[in-house]
Formats: sequence, structure tokens, C-alpha cells
Amino acid sequence: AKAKLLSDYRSPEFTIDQIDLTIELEPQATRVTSVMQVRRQGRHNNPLVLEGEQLQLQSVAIDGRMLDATGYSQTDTHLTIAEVGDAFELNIVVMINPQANTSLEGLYLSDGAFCTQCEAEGFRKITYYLDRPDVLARFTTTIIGDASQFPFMLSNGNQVAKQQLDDGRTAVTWQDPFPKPCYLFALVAGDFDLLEDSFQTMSGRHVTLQLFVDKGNLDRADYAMASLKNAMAWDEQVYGLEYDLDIYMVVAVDFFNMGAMENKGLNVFNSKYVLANARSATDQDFNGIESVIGHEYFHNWTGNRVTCRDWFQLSLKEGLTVFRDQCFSEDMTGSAVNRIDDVAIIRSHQFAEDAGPMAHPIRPQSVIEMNNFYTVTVYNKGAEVIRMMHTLLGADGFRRGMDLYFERHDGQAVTCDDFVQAMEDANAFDLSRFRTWYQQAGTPEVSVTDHYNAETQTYTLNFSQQTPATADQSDKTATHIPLRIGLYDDTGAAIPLNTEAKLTDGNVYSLLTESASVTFDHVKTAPTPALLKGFSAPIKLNYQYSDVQLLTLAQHCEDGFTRWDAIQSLLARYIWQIADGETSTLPQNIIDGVLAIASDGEIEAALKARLLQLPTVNGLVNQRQQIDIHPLLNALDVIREQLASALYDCCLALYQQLQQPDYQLDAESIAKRSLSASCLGWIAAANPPAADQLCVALYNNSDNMTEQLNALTIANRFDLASRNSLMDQFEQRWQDDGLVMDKWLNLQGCWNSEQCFGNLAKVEGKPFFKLTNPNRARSLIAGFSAMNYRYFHAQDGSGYQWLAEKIQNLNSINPQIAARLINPLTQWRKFTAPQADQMKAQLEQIYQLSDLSKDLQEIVGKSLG
Ligand code: B3K
Ligand code: ZN
Repeated sequence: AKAKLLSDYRSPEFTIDQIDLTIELEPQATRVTSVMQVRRQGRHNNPLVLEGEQLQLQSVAIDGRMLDATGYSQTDTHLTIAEVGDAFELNIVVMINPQANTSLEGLYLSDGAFCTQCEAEGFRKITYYLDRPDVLARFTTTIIGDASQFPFMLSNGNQVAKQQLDDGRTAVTWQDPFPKPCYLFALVAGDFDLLEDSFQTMSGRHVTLQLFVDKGNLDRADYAMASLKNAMAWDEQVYGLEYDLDIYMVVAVDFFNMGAMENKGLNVFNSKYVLANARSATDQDFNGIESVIGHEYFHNWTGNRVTCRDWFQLSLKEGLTVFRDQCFSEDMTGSAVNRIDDVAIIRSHQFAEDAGPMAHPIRPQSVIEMNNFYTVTVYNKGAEVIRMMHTLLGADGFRRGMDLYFERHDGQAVTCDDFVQAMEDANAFDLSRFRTWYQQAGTPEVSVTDHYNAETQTYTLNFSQQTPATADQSDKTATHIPLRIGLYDDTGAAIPLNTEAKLTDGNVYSLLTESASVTFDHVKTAPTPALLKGFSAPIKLNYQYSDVQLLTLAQHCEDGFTRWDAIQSLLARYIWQIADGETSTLPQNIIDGVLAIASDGEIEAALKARLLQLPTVNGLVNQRQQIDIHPLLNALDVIREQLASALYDCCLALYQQLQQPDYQLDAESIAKRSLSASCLGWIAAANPPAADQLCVALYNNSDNMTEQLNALTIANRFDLASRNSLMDQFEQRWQDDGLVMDKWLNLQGCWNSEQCFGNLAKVEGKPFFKLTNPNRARSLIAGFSAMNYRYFHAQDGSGYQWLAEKIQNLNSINPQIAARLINPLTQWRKFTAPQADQMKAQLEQIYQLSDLSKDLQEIVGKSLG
């Protein structure tokens, strides 16, 4: 397959104003009839070329006249009609086989229910079409099927007709008044339980809200519904954006490749992001539901009303919508730790992507398989880029930019440049240098040196920036980096900033050139600088802090992220020294500093839980060019044990204090549970038998999944005595509930035990484990390959081989999932021998597969190339 380039973009030669679809449902032989009003765009004589895959063409007619085989030509991927007028009606009939569709793209069956996933290019598996986001049509959809089997037959927009046909089937017709690209088309047919509610918009319109879940799951639907209503209200309050149809439907299905999909008026969700109650779901699951429900809802404006011109612009809607859902979650929980968790994703995963074979700018320039670009770069780094504009323009300025964006582009398919232009024009703020963020891959590195002059009481910071070459681009230029700065004295008190340099709201300095300096006046003593407060830019920052300076920031900075970051840096420093054999212990003042934080009654529980986190393996791996993995893992263990014995008494006392009589889902109760889990982890590292007792007690006495899973997770991570019996108990209780068993599968995957491989084989044989279900596959496979570092990187290469086998199977079942799960192997260049060679050997084997999917071909090809 050949790469498509952003620079090759051409506007469409034809467009489709209206499409009337008739879909006759039959698991193995669904007939799709489409009647399209097509118009030529511009002056040319080119033929009409439609996309289509895995379709059985039945007939083609133009303006009511059937074409014979000389009137068109077909390949595996296209239908070309040579002689067409300037405006005509095109009628196409195809047959498709949803039951055989295990790729879960196009029309497929999820546990007997029909559903669709069309983004990015799945509509072409339903019928021949101009499958590109800049062709916007009005859709009418008639679904025909057996109403006793499929009591609900749903599509986008409003239901406008329902009738019984002579043959006993039922026909339901839906009309979507908003023109849309075909990637937002959806159809669902099945039998569900329905939770109904309503929302009154700010202009007083009444919207019906419907949540469809598998039979018997109504007791798990309330939180998603409440989150939806919160999201609708939030978008009105913060952006003045109101919902635009009379009905909003959400359907939860068990077989789904991603989290969810924002189809106009008919979201389809992975049931993981809908179904939850206290018994079956964790605090983290509830959080996930709130953010994904919010995310898909926010797409109605950022994505649907204003959509992307082409798929290279994906971050236009995804970066912006992730930013919006992050802000929504922050506002709902009112907590600063959301920011820490968001940054952890960037550092653990996005930095790795930037440094790896698939590096791409948030607006990629070359794509083979679009589904491979729904990445942490496009989504999460994309959100960081939007956040930087928010930081530079301020909340009001950003809102002005959003207003202008909608004023200019509502109903259009536009580019990332159009968005930046609106921000720029609405604020008369120069974002020319800032646009580099859309063009350049890679993580910029900012190095900082400083000089304090006691005589003049001035303090100077010298900045220099540099972005290392990435796999896709060697030349980089300086970009616009907002640095939120603070200075602190030895007691941790903030020093007021006096400078002639231009700082925007909140002491943000814009680094625009390769190097620059800023001088501060009236600084009475040599200060400790905080240079990236709130993680004001997705960069790596190098400044030679002393241990004492980092401890000062960790204990006193008012910015939660900076405190967390300071401890992470301190611990990482010593983990590396131990891994490199330069020292064997953590200095006492650092141990004391961490202990002081653990016992500080002023620190709120959620933040304290984060401050007591060890650096993640991925985060550490991203700090160096090449990794010898086992010494690094050993060093982490050394630090863990050392800190654990110092923290033991304190954590034990905290753990007792934090126990709650019953389960509440408010922010404070969640925070307490999260800190209590962190304490239990430290207790386990110091004293396994003591932790074992606590885990068994917690598991048995608790009424909620959060605490039960905390107990199980710790028993599993430290392989405590009760580990097996708790795992068995859990399996007995939940074996018929796939969604809950995902948690168990994940723990099996990351079990750090010599029995690891034998155990994996046993688990794969369980009736509830299905490689065809993405949630099941991901839980076990990523549990192992992304979290079980010791055994994934086993000396004999057996971990790599295990993953490669799964990938080979998934290649033919579900290429999108295969392409996601192969990621750990593609990072082989990061590791020293023998690991690197063993990983590479597995990739080479996969690359030889005769039926290798486009998805894997792109990723494996780049990784080997
Ligand atoms: N837009 C969808 C993702 C589609 C994935 C295509 N492979 C979900 C989201 O980001 O909201
Ligand atoms: Zn999205």
C-alpha cells in the first residue's frame, strides 16, 4: 500500500448533496441500496471514482437507467464510472456480510446486535461512496429488519417513519437534517434495555436522551446519563454551545475497537465507557465514563458541526476535544491532580511515540492506514497544543477565538490552520511561530542555566531550545514555547517577579528563539526556579537542580504538578545512579523529604497519592537513548524497598485512618481510596505478610470494586500469599461478566511470577477470553506486554515470542487491534542486546506474513526501516 501525502490534497471533483440509504439487515447478506444526488465540482471531464471495499456490487443506475458492465469498472478498492453528467442521481446496490466482519469497521455484529463504525474510512465497507470528510451530504436512512429480533432500529437524526412491510419486516426511516461526512454515519439494530431522560437547553428546547444497554444492565447506566447531562450543561456554560437535535442517543456495545464514536445524534460506545455501578466498576472507571461521555458529546460542535477537511487534520477535532474533555473533568472534580495524570500520559506514552519509528507531528504529513494515526500524539499532544494557546491567550481570549471559529466555519470541513487563524484574528496575537507545533514531530528540549548576582540582586535565566531529529524529519526549527515561571526562596516562599521581559497572564514567558535570557530584579537571595509550572508546554526541561532545590519545590511549591515533578526527578536521578552502579542507596535527606510529605496533614489526599508515586518504567525509558532494562528494573526495586521501610509506620497509620464505612463517589472519598491504595502498596513493599492480611480483609469486607480491585492488584503485584485464592474468588464471582473479567485478565497479564507463561496459556483457554473481543484481547495482551516488564523482556526472548503469536492471530481477525498491541515490539531500538535483536527478529517474522494488513505493514515497516 502506498502512502498518501498531505501535500497531495485536492478538493473533491464531485460532491454528494443527498443520500437515501436503504439497509435490509441479514447477518450474512445485508442489502444496501443507496440513492445519491451527485454534482460535479469545478470544470473537468474526469470520471466519478468511488471508494468501496469488501462489497458485492449488484447494480449501478444513473438517473434511473441501469448501467451494464461496460458503464463502469471495479477494483478491490474502487468503482469508476466514466461517463457522467454534471448533476445526476446515482443508484447503487451492494451486498455485504456483517457476520464475517471481525475487523469491527463498517457494519458488523456485536453479540447479535448490528452496529457500525465508520471513522476513519469504514463507510466504504458499507457502500460505494466518496469516503472523505470534505464531502458533506444530508442522510436519510431506512432500516429494514425483523422487529421481534431488532426492536430498536436506530440511525442518525430524527425518526420520521415506521411501517410494517407486507413480508412481515419492519421499516424504520431516520432523517438527519445536518449535512455530514459519511464517517459520522451510524446504524444500530438490536434488543436493548433503555434508560431515558431529558435535558432542557439554555434556549429552552427539550432534548430526549436515550441510553441503550444490553438487557439486564440498567442498574449500570445512571452514571453515564448523569455525565451526559453535566457535559451538556458545561458546554453551554463555558462555550455557549447548545445541542442541536431533538434527540441524543448513546448505545453501549461489547465489541468495539476504540472508546466510543461521536456519530451525529447516535453515539456508539464501548460498553466499558458506559456501564458502571459501585459493585462492578472502579473510581477510575467512573472517571473514564465521565471523560469519554463528555468527549463524544463535545464533538457535536468540535468535529461534527465543524469537521475536518481531510484526515491529516484529525487533531483539529481530536486535540481540541481532548482539551475540552480534560477541562470538563477538572471542573467536575475540582482537583489539580487531573493535570498530573494527563501529564503522566504524555511523558510515559507520547514522548515514546515522538522518539520512536512512528513519530509524526500532531498533523501528520504522510499516512498509509489512517486508523494508525489515532495516536497519543494527535490526541494528547494535540490537546497540549490547544492548551498552550489557552495559556497564551487566557480563558477569555481563547473563548473569543472559539466564537470566531464557529462564526466562520459552522457547517464546513476545515483545517488546523483555520483554527489557529481564528485564535489569532480574534485576539490580534501573533501565532506564526506557534504554528510549528503542527508541522514538527519530536519533543522539544529546553536547557536552562542561571546566574544570580548578589550585588545587583538580579537573577538571570538563560534558555536554549532544541528539538532532536525524529524518524520522519531531520531538520527542526525553534518553536513557540510558553514557560510558566515561578521563583522561590530557601523557605519555599514565592518571590514576586520583576522583569522587563514580557510575561503574559500568570507569569508565562514565551520562548520564541533558539536561545534567550530573562533577568529578574529585586531578588534578595539565590532562588530556586520553577520553569514549567502546570506543564505549560509538552517539552523536556533540563536544569541542573540540586537535590535540596528539588526538595524545596516538592514541599512548598503552590503548583501541584511542580511538586510531583520535583519528586519524580529526584527519584529518577537516584534510580539511574543505582542502575548505572554509581550508588546503592537513596540519600537520607530525600527519604526524610518523602516521609515529610507522607506525614504532612495539610496535603490533600489525591495530591499526596500522586506525590508518593514512583516514576513509571516508561517514563524512565523515555529519559535515555538506550536502555538496559533489567538493571533499571532492579534499581526501581531497590528504591521501592528503601522508601517502603522508611514509610512503613506512616503508611500503616494513614491506611487505618483512611478507611471509609461505605462507598461514596464524591471527590474526597475517591481521593481517600486512592491514597489508601498507595499506602497499601508501600506496606506491601515493606512487609508482605502484613499487607497480605490487609488485602484479604479489604477484599472480603469491602462492598465496592475499587477497594476489592485495590486489594487484588497489590496481592498480585507483590505476589502475596493470598494472591491465588483471591484471584480464584474473583473469577468465581464474575466469570460471566466480560467487562469485569477484563480487570482480572489484566492482572493475569502483569503477574510478576515465574509461572507467568504457563499461567498465560491457562488464561487464554478460559471461556470468557476471546481474541475477537478487543477489550478482552487488550486487557490480557497489553497487561503482559506493556506492564509486565520482567517477563515481557525475559532473557530468552519468550515474552516477545508470546506477543508476536498474538499479533499474528490478530492480523487476520482485527488489524486495528493488532496494530495497537504490537507497539511494545516496535520500540526495539531503545533496548540493548540481546533484547533489541530478539524483538527485531519477531518483527521480521511478522513482516513476512502473506496476508499482512496495511495497518501492520505501515507500523512494522517503519519500525524495521
Ligand atoms: N473519533 C473516534 C475514534 C475513531 C477511531 C477510528 N479508528 C472516537 C473519538 O475520538 O472520539
Ligand atoms: Zn474524539
